[in-house]
Amino acid sequence: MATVGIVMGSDSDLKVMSKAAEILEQFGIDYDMRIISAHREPDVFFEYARTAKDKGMKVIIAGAGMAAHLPGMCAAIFPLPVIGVPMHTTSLGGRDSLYSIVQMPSGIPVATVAIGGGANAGLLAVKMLAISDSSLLEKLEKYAADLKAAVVKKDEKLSEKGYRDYEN
Ligand code: RP5
Repeated sequence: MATVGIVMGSDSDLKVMSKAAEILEQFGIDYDMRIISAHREPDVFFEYARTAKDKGMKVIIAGAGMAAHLPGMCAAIFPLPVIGVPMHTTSLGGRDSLYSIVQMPSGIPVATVAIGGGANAGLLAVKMLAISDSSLLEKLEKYAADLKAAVVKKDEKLSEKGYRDYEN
């Protein structure tokens, strides 16, 4: 049984949404990943959103682009947290997706991450689940310590090499 649902409007969203999946895998969290278009197959979408809670999902990560109604409509039906991931778009640079997802009416929140923010969506889901899971919280603390260590290492390298010889 999957704890997190990852759903996206198109396979063109897969590269970004895979980042969320990678994070969940890193933390050992089961997920179910689907491509479901709220606009092109509303019947399939409604069935997904209506049954997600009874299938054991605690959080849904929903990614979409353009007139991105998938996350908001998930939040309208699924009673637990929904994290929205706005996709970059060629016409409007992803602002269309961002505004569609973040500007929810009062009462129906979507926790919206940055444009293309698949990894942070995964991490936010882990943090939500860690509220009631101390082993997950320990893993998150280690994750944060590793991030810090990586920055410290870069700073030491910069001091050692100087900016001219620094290579990423
Ligand atoms: C949205 O429209 C999808 O989430 C995708 O980001 C965007 C474009 O979809 P495709 O035309 O690439 O299928 O529904």
